[in-house]
Amino acid sequence: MTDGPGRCLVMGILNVTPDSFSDGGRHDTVEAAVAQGQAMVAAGADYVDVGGESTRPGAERVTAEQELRRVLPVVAALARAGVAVSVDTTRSQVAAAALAAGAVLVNDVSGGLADPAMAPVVADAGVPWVLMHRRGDSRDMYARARYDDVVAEVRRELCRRVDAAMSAGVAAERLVVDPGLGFAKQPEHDLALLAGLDRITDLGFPVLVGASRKRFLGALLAAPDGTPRPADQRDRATLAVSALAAGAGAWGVRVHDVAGSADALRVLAAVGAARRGQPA
Ligand code: PMM
Repeated sequence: MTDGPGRCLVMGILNVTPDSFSDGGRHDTVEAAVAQGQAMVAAGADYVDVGGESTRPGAERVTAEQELRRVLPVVAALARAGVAVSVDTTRSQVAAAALAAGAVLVNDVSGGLADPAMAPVVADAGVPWVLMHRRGDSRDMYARARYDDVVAEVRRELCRRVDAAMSAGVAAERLVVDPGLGFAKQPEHDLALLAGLDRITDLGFPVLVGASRKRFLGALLAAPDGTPRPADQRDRATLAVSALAAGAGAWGVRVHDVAGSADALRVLAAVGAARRGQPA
């Protein structure tokens, strides 16, 4: 991949959907979304990831036209403002339009499976492509969260997505892989994947980790009566995962609270530099 700042990158989440589970509906005007994206950059985001389709379990799909209407004005305005925009989509049509509007990375939660036309779009544009692991889609993914060895199976299934992308003409150095925490995973699978992250990073591709405010953190931090910690109170736990992921060699973390993870990752990078006897 391209040279980065020498530390784990931060991708700020900007969902422009009315129903995303953790920040849904808060950025319901283009102006508000753009301001939020710029605030993320000021807080230390390396990329702002703009998504117009909810991946919430059980969510129905929106049409490509709806997705384009939500995403494009925000992508275009942020790109014009000099922000490195990533587009979170499984549709080649949306990716192509977002790239034409200035996006510089495609984040595909289907790992290329949802749309066979995605690979040529990404190959032609020469941009990084995040291939995330999941099974099924938002409508049926929990039924498919069955694993004997979740790390080995996710690793193997990611390898298949990488092979397919390369066979379709996408350069290996453009690929990023993501274990897809919470996607066809139960909380114990998410924890096992974090514990075994080095077996994903050792594939040799940059690894993106998206733990932010996810269900497994809500379950882990549940009240004594079992009530999950609400999504908007999971940022400190997310920060711990960011530090852990960076320590395991992740290329980037995808988070809602950019400032917290950006600060934590700068501390880690400085300590890493000190360990190597370099200036911070
Ligand atoms: N998670 C969500 C959406 N997009 N993309 C990648 N690459 N990895 C993820 O873990 C991921 C993603 C769902 O979370 P959100 O609704 O908070 O965006």
